[in-house]
Amino acid sequence: MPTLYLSLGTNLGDRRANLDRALSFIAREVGTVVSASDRIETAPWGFDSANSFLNMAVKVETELSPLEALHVTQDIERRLGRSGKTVNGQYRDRVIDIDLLMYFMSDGTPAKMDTPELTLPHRLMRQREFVMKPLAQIAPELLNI
Ligand code: PH2
Ligand code: MG
Ligand code: MG
Repeated sequence: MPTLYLSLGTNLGDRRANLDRALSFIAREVGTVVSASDRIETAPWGFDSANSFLNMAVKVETELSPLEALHVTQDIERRLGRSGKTVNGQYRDRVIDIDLLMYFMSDGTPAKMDTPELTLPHRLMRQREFVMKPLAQIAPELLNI
């Protein structure tokens, strides 16, 4: 079955509860969560905010295509109360952000795509410690890809 790596982040409200709720929606609607990293406290990256983040990474076995997984995770973000998206490249505080990092087909081939809607692997993941640190915890082998 295909494998999908997701990054989760939140810096508003009850951050632990936001992650718990996102994880249960992911398990119900995206696929089986086979690993989950620790939740790490991180400073806002790329914008100024008084609200620090909790970030984590998860590995999911999914029957969904990359675009289906994108649409389902965007819908989960909306249902958890995420309002504004990034505007003009300006990041904003958010209740929940679920980003697709990497997607491996059943045969282990990494999906590569670059469209306005979705880029895989995630374009900025390697520059972001708040993504790579949790990801390395659940998939150290991915650091060499
Ligand atoms: N997400 C961003 C921008 N900056 N900083 C931290 N610490 N954690 C995030 O999840 C995060 C960020 C864009 O999605
Ligand atoms: Mg993001
Ligand atoms: Mg996002």
